[in-house]
Amino acid sequence: MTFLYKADPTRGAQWAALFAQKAPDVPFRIWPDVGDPAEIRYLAAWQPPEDPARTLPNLEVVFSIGAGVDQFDLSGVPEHVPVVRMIEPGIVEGMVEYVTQAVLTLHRDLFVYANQQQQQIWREAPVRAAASRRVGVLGLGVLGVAVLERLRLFGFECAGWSRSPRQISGVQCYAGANALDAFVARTDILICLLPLTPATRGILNARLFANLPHGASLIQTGRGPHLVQEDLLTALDSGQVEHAILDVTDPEPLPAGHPLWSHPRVRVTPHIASVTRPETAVDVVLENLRRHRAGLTMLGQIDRTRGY
Ligand code: NDP
Ligand code: OXD
Repeated sequence: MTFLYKADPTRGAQWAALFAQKAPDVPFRIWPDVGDPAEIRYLAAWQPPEDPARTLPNLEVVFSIGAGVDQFDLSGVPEHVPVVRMIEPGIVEGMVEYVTQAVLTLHRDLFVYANQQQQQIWREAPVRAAASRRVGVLGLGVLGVAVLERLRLFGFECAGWSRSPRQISGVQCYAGANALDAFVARTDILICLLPLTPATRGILNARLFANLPHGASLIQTGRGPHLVQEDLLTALDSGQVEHAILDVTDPEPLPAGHPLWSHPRVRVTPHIASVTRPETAVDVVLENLRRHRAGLTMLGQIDRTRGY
């Protein structure tokens, strides 16, 4: 019942140390040191190896080391093997920090001041109350809800959009494709925290930008292919979208010379909004191993038909 880790080897070494301490009975290996492939029962990966059904014939569970699973080619994972995404406190904390700093950067005009500083201009912009700023989150999952709970504390007017109806205290909830336009039309700062699926690919497009209030801003922390980058550039150039903070792009890395790198009203970070923290992730994975052995549903087990 060996556990195989296939992702960044430095973090893999941290996982190995934590497994040795907390679950010494579970043999732990780091890719490509697979040992006997027939002994691998559990795989934690950013991307599984090609054709896992053949290369790891006794695989029982596939864990994503990220919150999303869109990077997986699920066609190679047999239907009877559950796929589990990462839900762990470290990812949530990281995302709450990132989105909060991005919202406050926009709310307190730090783009404007960075530009003024370059020109040595000392000029105050009017300070707006948080209550007058409408923040909206696409995706009311583990991360979207945690982000909204923190932003509410600042007094922002908060809303969110999901596939199925939700009720969240202090958050105006919209559900389903028919409610998207109304949600977008009331949103000054739009945050994308959706999973990437066929239904959400390209959702941040010219049509959506045209529905935003003029001068709205975008925080993109979902997946690169949610955004039609050319449409964003057009919307920025017309002023329809004022600022964009992008943590994910398509492709990644963003190619040298891409116009988003040098756009004065865009900030780009290299997909670091949130990362799995070994200390907290290993506890969740070990709890899931216990659940799996007890025949229980695991925390974060995805619905393959839904794609997330
Ligand atoms: P969850 O699965 O918990 O939540 C997903 C949310 O999106 C749910 O509310 C779901 O609706 C909603 N949703 C999915 N499809 C649609 C649709 N077609 N229409 C409307 N709403 C939809 O995911 P998490 O909150 O844990 O993570 C969200 C995403 O954040 C990840 O998939 C990944 O893409 C991104 N991420 C990015 C990171 C980064 O560093 N940039 C780090 C971690 C995650 P419903 O509630 O009805 O199911
Ligand atoms: C994730 C990510 O999905 O790092 O966890 O993007």
